[in-house]
Order: sequence, then C-alpha cells, then structure tokens
Amino acid sequence: MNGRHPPKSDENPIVREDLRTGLTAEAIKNDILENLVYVQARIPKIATRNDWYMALAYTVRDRLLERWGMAIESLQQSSRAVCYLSAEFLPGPHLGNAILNLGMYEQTKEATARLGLDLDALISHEGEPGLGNGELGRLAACFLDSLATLEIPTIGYGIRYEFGIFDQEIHDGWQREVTDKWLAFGNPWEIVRPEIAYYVPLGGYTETYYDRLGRFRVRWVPERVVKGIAHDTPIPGYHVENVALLRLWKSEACESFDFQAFNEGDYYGAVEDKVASETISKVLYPNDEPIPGKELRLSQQFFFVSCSLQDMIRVHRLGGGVPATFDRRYAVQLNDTHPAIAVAELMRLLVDKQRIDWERAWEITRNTFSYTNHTLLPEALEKWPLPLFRKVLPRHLEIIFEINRRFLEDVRLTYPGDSERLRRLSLIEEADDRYVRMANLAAVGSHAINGVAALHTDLLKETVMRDFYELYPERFLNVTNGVSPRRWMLLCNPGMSGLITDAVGENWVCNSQDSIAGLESFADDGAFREAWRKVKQGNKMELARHISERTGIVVNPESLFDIQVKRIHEYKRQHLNALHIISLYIRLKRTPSLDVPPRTVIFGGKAAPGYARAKLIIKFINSIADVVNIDPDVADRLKVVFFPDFNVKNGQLIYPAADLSEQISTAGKEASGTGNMKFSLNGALTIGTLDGANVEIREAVGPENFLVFGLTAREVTDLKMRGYRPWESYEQNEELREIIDLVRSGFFSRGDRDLFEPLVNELLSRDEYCLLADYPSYLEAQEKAGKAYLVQGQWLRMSILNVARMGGFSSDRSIREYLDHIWKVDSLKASGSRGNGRP
Ligand code: B1H
Repeated sequence: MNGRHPPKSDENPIVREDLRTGLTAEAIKNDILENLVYVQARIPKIATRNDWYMALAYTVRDRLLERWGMAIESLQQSSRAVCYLSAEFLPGPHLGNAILNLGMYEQTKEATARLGLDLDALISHEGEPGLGNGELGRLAACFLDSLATLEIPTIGYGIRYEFGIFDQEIHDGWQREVTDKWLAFGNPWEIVRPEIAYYVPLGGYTETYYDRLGRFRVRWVPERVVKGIAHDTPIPGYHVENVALLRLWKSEACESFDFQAFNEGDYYGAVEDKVASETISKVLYPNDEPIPGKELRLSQQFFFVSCSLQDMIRVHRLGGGVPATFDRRYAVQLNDTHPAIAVAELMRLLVDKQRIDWERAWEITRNTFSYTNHTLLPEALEKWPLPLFRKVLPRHLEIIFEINRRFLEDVRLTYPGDSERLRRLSLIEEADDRYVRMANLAAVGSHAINGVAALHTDLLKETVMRDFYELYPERFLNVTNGVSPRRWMLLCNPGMSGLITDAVGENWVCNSQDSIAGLESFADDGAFREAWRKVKQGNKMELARHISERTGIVVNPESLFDIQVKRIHEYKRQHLNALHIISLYIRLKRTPSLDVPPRTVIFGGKAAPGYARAKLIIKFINSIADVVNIDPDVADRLKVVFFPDFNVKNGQLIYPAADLSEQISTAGKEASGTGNMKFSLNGALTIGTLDGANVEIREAVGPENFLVFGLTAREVTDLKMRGYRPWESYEQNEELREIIDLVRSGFFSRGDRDLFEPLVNELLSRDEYCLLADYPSYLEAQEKAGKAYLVQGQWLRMSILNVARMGGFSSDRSIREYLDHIWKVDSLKASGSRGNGRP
C-alpha cells in the first residue's frame, strides 16, 4: 500500500489534517460526512445516492489533490516532461479506478458500510466523460494511467467537450442518438482554473510591417479571439505518489458580454460573440472516420493546440526556461493528425512571438514533436481545403507554405528531377482543388513517426507514408498499443485478478510481462482450472443480469459467450458475424441433433450518425435477434443480443464475461485494435484475422490458442488487383446463397424485401471488405471454436494460457518503448539521474 501516511488505528482520534488525507476507515468516513455537508450541501437524512456519490468522490479527490501538489512540483523540477496532445480522451468512470490506484478500497468499503452505504453501488452510480469516439481516445487514457504509474511527469492536453460522444438507444432495432449530458450533475473530478487561460486568435488576415528596430515582420490581425480556460483532472498512478495531469480546454468569449452593443439596445448582438466562442468546445464530432471540410473542427483542433503550447511556454518560463530550450523541456506526442497544426503553431509562437530565427525554431520544433499514425484508410487522411484553411488560419497557411518551400528544396536535391515524388511529398495537394495535408505536416515536423502495431507500421512504410519512409527511414518505428492492466483486469475483473495474484503474487499489476508468465504452470492444474471456470461463470452471470435488465433478453450463462464490441464499421465486419449467426440458425433448425454448444452472440458499438450502412448493420443484427430469440426450435441453443450504448463502463462489464472475442476486420484495415487485447487479458479466446495487433497476439499466445481465419493483408491486395468478383462466392457456395436469399426474401424484416438491400447489394456487387471471400474460412474457424468449447478442460487451459502470455500488451510496455525510443524522458523514480533531457 502506498501513502506517506501509514493508516492509523481506527481508535485514534481524527486530527484535522487526517480528515482530507487519512486512509483509515474512520478518517474516510468523517471526510465523506464533511463533504456531504460542506461541499454537497446536504444532510445525511435527505441525501440521495447522487449526494453520497459526490461526497465520496470529493473524499477520494482530497487524497488525489494532495499528490497533485507534489506532481506539479516534480513537473516543474523535472527537466523533460511528456505532453500528450489528443483531441480525444476516454478515461471512463474515475471513482473505482482512483480508489483502486490509491490503495484504499478496503478502508473505503468499511467507511461506507459504517454509513450504511454500499460502496459498489456508489461506484456503479458514476457515469463517464465520453470525450472520445473509441480506441484512439481510450488509448490516450490508458497511456496516462501508465505514465502516472511509471512516475513520468506528464500532461495530457485536450478539449473539454460539453457534449461528448452521444448516448445510444435502440428503438425498434434502430440506433437513436441521445445527447450526452455528462456534466448535468457537475463533475467532482475536475478543477476549473480561470486564472490559467489563453487567448486564441482565429480568422482575419496578415499584414507586413517594420518593427521598432526596422526589421521586416508579419503580423496576424485576427477576426476574433476566443479564450481557453484550463480544466484539470488528476489521473492517479497505481500505488505511487505520482499523478498525471489531464488538462482540458474550454472555450469562452474574451468578454462574456459586448457592453457597447448592449447599451445600444442590441441584446442579441451582445451575446452573439459569447455563443460563437463557446461553440468551439461544445461538442465532439462523433466520427471515427474523417470529417471533411468542417470549419468548426479545424477551429477546435487549433484552439486546443494553441492553448496547450502557450501553456507549455508559460510553465517553462516559470521554471526559468527560455524559448530556445523548449525542446529540452518537452516531448510532445501528436495523437494522430488531429493536433498536427501544432507544428505550424509552435513555429508561429517561436518566430512571430518569441523572435527566434526560422532555422533555430524549426530545429526546436522537430526535436519537440513526434507523431503517431492510427489509420491507413485512405479516406481518413486529414486534409483541409485551402480556402477554408486560409479563412481560419491565414498566418499558419503562410508558415506552412514556407515550411513546404524549404522542405521541397531539400527533396529536390535528394531526388533531382523526380517531380512526381515532389508532388506526393508536398504539404499541399495540388489537384483540381488544393488541400493542406496534415499527415505530411506532422511527418516533416516530427523527429519520430510510429504506427501502432507491427503489421500497421509495415504497411504504413509501404503505402501511405512510403515516400516519407524512403526520405527519412530513421524516423520510423513501431510501438504496438497496449492497455492498462489496472482498469482492464484488476478493476473490471477482481475475481480473475485475485486468482492471478494468488498464483504469481501481486507484481503482475505493474510488471505484467515477467510476472504473469508464471501463470502458465497453472494451466494444467485441475483445481486452478475449476476456480478459473467459476470466476468466468460469475462474470457471465453478472453480464446476463445486465442484458436482461437492459434488453429484456434472457440468456443462458452456461452458453458460449461470443462477443463483438467496437464501433460499427463495414471494415470491422459485424455483418460477417451476423452471416455466421444465420448459418448456425439454419443448421440448428435443420439438424436439431447438431453437436454444438449453446451460444449467445453479443454485439455492442455505436455507428457514426451519418453512416447509413453502419446504422443498417445495427438494424440487421437486431432483426436477426428478433427472429432467432423467439424461435422455440433453437431456444436455449442460440441467442442474439445487441447491448446498447457500448462505452468504457459497459466494457468493464463485458470483457470479463467473454469466452470468444470477435476480431474479424478485413486484413490490413484495423491499425491495431485494443479491444482484442482486453478480451484476451480477461481469458477469452480470439477468433480473428491476421490484422493489426491480432498478429502479435497470436504469436504471443501461440497459434494453437488462437482461432485464425481469412485472407492476409497481402492476399486482400492481390485479390483486388486480380479483380475480385464476390458474386462468384455467392454462386459457388450453397450455404452462403441460402443465407443471402433468406435475407433478401424479407425473412428477417417482416416481409420487407428492400430493407437490407443496400447491405446485400454491396456484398454481391463490390464487397469492398471481402466478407464473401472470407466467409468459408470464418465458418470453419467458428466450427472449430464450438467444438473446442465442448471440451471444457482444454478450453480452460487455453483461456489461462492466453492470460499468462499476454503480459506484453500492457500499456506500461508501450509507454516504456515511447520513453526509450522517442521521448527520452526519465522517470521521477530515478531521481538521481532525473531528467538529463536529451532531445
Ligand atoms: C483509430 C481513428 C480516428 N484510427 C478519426 N483512427 C477520428 C480517426 O473523429 N475522428 O476524426 C477519430 C478516430 N481511430 C483507431 O486507433 C484504430 O482504428 C484502432 O485500430 C487503434 O487500435 C486505435 C488506437 O491506436
């Protein structure tokens, strides 16, 4: 247990300072009461569950803030800090995680019990900040957890969206989007810092002038200026004193009121600017694909990047630093291209504001930044139409032109006469319309560029960034993603974690790879297997309870829980999974004696509101469920569930209950995946393609403990080159034909033959994501999974081996790689060698 405050025995009287820092049950209890009355303004007699939750949250926060003070100090003392710039963070509910990381669960349980409260109920009362779309934002949150735990001075910078990702409801099988109101009851975890605020200019034009020394200069005359205000959330490390700082920016008008307009009687005109300014941090774009040409999105990106860089400069100054040593002070990671404008903004701040000469500023900039690419989907490479870019950021466009001019000059020297290459490398796309290419900007402005899984990095070097790889091979490296074993094992699966700790000791929580491998020797231990089975069974019963509560569907917890949760997207192929369900349904009806285990197929995930085909896939799944779930012929043998509103909180319930994890994207499309890791770390077997991190997971757990199927990335490319004719699969595969004909007949749509036509049509005519090509091998792998599940002992063995061999997928390992190969930042632990800052 951590704490410079050893728990005092409960008989000791509570002294004042213990109230807010003490870790005895009595101190915690008293602080809860104090916070209930003096912060939440309630008396126990009429307090609601939310009041108690808030009081408890403040109590835990008190203990976090104490560490916070020290973290800020070390941040100022350390010579180099990590700044993680991300448009998305998905931290999930804070309370349970904070209690766990602070090592105060038992005492808090006792404290709440003394007040007649149920701790677990208070923990599950909490909602979550949905400030991200999916894995990209969740990865950022796991990284903060690991950075805090490894005691690295860290700031995560992002946007405090008032409305995060929408809540999903299902009505008549269709997705309905409901506004996320995560701030409705207040947010006990954040601290508003009105005094930490920056001005962010937008729009307008640039002009040249001579300064007092007679030098020729450029200045930006913006059309408007908004203010960004810091909102801080402490992110605790596990059993250490350190916390990471999550600093999110909220936009406000500079003057919340235009008094002149008001005095002239124009009340609406007076608040207009306020409204427009506040719009910037109002809402997260709910896309996990590109958002073309949205001015507000570009403003959001620039807004948070500018506030963050100004903040870094201020903090650096406070510590006595000068702008010329900025790069020794900070390693700044660009989480995809969403913050890539930072390259031009830092140049502007250094050159225009700090008066550093261009060459030196460029050196500082490149030493500072590194860039992570998260997708190869060609349509997902961010580019901004030039007119729009000029309208929002006229000065940055000039700076980008200048970066580009110098860059292309170098390229010309390296590849004389190769104008095609020049065209491809340019920061400006010159087609009929002109665009700013954000990935190219990030690549030239960074000293390191990484992909998020081995296959992804290879493909990155071969395809979308090939020219950059040839030009700067030394900048490229792979850092395979990872997930936090704290949230994704210890917190969400206490039963399994307890078994692991009993077996190998508690070191695995922070040092997964070496320690957890010790679990291997228990894979053949009958008693251990039985305990393992019981835990999984308990987790499945818990999920079954929630399924029945939220959908009314009663599922059999003894059945094989076959789960696919992730954003709904054609490349992720939830509809391939659906085709398998139909096949199983037909087979079971035709052959009641079929020797397969009962199965419950569970889906979860949101579709982008504007992505019609993804929304139709949700309807398709629910329509199949409607037919299958009431058919007495397959009762107890097959159930289909769409679990609404998949988010971090629901994920914590779902991953631990899975037997089989569906990771079935078209090879070459899923950059990494991290859900795949969460499932396997919770003892599920994977059925998956050789895509993203699946490849490495399979190598780690052993091919005999992984159900692989489908074309490889190369085979997909070859097939397309040769000319893929999906209708031939339909013609040649009798079962596939039967399934598709059944869908077309309106069997799952109450006779409506048109409803699913857009899906079927795409599959038969184009099948961009090669579902039909992979169908036969997918079915074979599914059959194998069913058979394997029937031999319970063997299945348990494989489940244990999966967990034992997955230690390398801890985000601690990812972060160590970033630290060693990219950031060159030292842990505060090694205080002797603290920060030798080697940019
Ligand atoms: C990933 C995104 C993404 N890649 C644009 N790209 C967005 C792109 O709102 N937008 O504009 C939002 C998100 N997200 C994911 O990153 C990959 O698909 C996963 O395979 C990967 O595991 C994850 C983290 O690296």
